Amino acid sequence: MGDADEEMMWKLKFPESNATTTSLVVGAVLHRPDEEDHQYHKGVKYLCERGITKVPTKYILPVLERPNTGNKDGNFSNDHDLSLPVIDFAQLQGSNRVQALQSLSRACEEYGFFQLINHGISSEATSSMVQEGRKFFELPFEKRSKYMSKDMFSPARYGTSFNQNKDKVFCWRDFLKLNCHPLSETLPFWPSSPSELREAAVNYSKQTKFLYMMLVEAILESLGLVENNKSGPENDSYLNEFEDGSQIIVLNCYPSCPEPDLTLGMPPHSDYGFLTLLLQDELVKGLQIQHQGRWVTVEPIPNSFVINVGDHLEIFSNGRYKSVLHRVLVNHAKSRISIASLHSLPFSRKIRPSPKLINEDSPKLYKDTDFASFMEYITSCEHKNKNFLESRKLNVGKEK
Ligand SMILES: O=C(O)CCC(=O)C(=O)O
Repeated sequence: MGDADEEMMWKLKFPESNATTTSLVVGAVLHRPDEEDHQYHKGVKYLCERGITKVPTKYILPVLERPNTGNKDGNFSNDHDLSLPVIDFAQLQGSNRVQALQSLSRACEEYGFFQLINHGISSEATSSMVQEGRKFFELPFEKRSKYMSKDMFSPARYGTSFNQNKDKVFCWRDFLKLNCHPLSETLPFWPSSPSELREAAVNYSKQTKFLYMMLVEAILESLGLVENNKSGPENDSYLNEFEDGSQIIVLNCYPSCPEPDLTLGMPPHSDYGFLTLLLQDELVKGLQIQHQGRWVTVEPIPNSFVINVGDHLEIFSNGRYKSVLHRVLVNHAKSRISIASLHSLPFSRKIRPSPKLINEDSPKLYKDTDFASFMEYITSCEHKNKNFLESRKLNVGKEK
């Protein structure tokens, strides 16, 4: 194929790109179209390390799904920053618990999100987790790629996009997922490089698990399901199940992007679990949540966690607490890192609306579900928006 033909081929495949064959050769990126898909599976960092000035077509969203496009209702997301409700963990654990529980409850009902301050996790624990995460993404590709796997249950999984085996358009994100439960079984398979990563991640997983358990107690209490400071068979059995639950730490890396208006770091999604504890990049914002019909950017608060309700908590609370769509914007100048700790009940456990929250006035709104059906769902279709949760909703009055 001559240069002109090759250029024409490139233009057909990458219609919005100004790149020419020459720049391709110089940049040593994506020489042959038949190699493209394989290259993209190596991740965004890999792509950026080879030098690009344009976003390849594989990452370009249809116009209506781009970050600055009006949504279906004609609302635009630009320039809307959101101060999420702030919950002071020290107050939640202190004499102001009753008021703090009311704020927590309102935040979960109205926003599905809140920021948690005074959470008690040391800044050494969070900063070393971020630092080791950064170092992991800086490793040579050959070292990172040892952890690439299609197995969703792998103890450590490095990958790219959102669901790279299904996504038609790729997201501008690489990730490392660390399965933390049971730690004694998964830890030996976590990356041994960078050398401090395991220690930082173990410490971080234990501290976030402890915080999660405190939040679960508060949430159960706010729903009227357990009573504060009372140890009894009912309280204990609830909490034991959560204690034995799943935990996955996801380190997200969003390299700087030459054309951030064409793509997303993560598409609109809700989290499948019970609660997510998210450590945001303090300097580079990017998280947007859907609130009152529009996309709003969450302002990071230093030393805080963003906590969000997942699908399982929406189901468990029979719809009282909301699992809200969120997405991630990428940045032209700076790369961004975030660390999500996703928690839920054990993988084998059925998730169902709490029987205590169902009555004549508040009928059961969701089918029982389990982790296996979620996995089946995401491996069989493109996980878009809240489809999984939608698929669990009952047509009230029509349940068999
Ligand atoms: O990077 C972020 O701020 C959000 C990450 C996220 O939505 C997720 O891990 O599910």
